[in-house]
Amino acid sequence: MKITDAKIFVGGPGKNYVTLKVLTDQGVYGLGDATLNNRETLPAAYLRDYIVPNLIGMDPRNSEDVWQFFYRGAYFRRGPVAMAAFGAVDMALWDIKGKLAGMPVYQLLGGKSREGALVYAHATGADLPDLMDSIAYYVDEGYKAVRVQCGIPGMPSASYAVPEKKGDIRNYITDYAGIRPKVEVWDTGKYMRYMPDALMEIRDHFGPDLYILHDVHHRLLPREAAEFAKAVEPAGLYWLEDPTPAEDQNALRLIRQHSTTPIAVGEVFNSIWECNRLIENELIDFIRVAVTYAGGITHVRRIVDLAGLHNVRTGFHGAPSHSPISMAAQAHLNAWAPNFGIQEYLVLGTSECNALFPSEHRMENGLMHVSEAPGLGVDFDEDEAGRYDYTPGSHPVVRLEDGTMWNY
Ligand code: GCO
Ligand code: MG
Repeated sequence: MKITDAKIFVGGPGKNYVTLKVLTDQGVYGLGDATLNNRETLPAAYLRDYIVPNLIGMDPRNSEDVWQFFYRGAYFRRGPVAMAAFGAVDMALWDIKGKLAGMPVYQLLGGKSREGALVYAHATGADLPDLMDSIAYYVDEGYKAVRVQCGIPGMPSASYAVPEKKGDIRNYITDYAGIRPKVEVWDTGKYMRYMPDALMEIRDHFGPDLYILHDVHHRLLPREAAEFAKAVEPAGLYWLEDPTPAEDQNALRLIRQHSTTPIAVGEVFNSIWECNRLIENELIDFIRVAVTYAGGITHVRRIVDLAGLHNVRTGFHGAPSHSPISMAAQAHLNAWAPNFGIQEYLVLGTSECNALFPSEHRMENGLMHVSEAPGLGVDFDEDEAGRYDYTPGSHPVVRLEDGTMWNY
């Protein structure tokens, strides 16, 4: 069996999804997602210029060897661009393998460990009353877990995942049109003085059963993060996410020494080599890698197994920038992983997105139910894809009030 061609599409409703379609001499095809948010043309170019010409002629059934070829075969390995590009190839080959076997991918991983996978939604508000309304909306929709992000009184500008205007409790944006980013202005002191009490009010209002998550989005220094993690303990968070930037892994030790708040990191990691020490030293509670830019199912499965040895659970990244293809790949891992924790979930649902990526994965009562269709269980409508083009976008950048660059 041979790969005969692979096509790359960039575009989608409101997002530049990078979709890879791998074609074979037996008519079976596989789909993968190489979306790297706001840098979408780069994995697309890596696929077009390097991977696809090498992929043609390979046996798609040897997904491990194909993975090793692109990983070891690249002298300058890893990094988000390359890992997203062959993550997409890997997803497509698992899709093909499942279709050949007539089985959903989770069966090839070891079958189901649970009926449905717990997911969390994103609640947001320009201020705390708005955030309460937003949380109530998701609780009414059946979500058992909600990430909460709140405007901070006196903060010079709206910060990560918080809308600029009151009343906008669902459709905040974290990306901006055009290649030149918007600037957010950040004040750590105001955040640290306000947020712990706000989280406690949310806990008091919604009671003990709601799983409450909060994303610091890399904004704190290590000592501040340790103080913050300790201060939010009474709110009983499900997790505190990315309290510090990921480069300084010693920071996680400092946080651990001062607090029992569960810590989740890893959405920007591209390989096991960025999290193996954090996992082995048990400095984190949840690993947030994504099948997209952490090298597909083949590589993420290795991370999940390592994490399982150390009681670290999964909490895969699922921002709106992931296409339904990688969300499906993660749904199969979530169905199988013995150490599954939770899944971030935002992507499926709009009618345009469903038309572009038809699938039978479904959400019910805050749980994601994996599709029983062979392969990944998601299709891609090329006619629909013709409606969309690439539109450049950017994440905001963050500065302190004196102009110092900070972490987005
Ligand atoms: C999350 C993330 C995202 C990122 C985005 C960047 O927890 O979902 O922090 O919102 O900011 O994925 O592209
Ligand atoms: Mg995050």
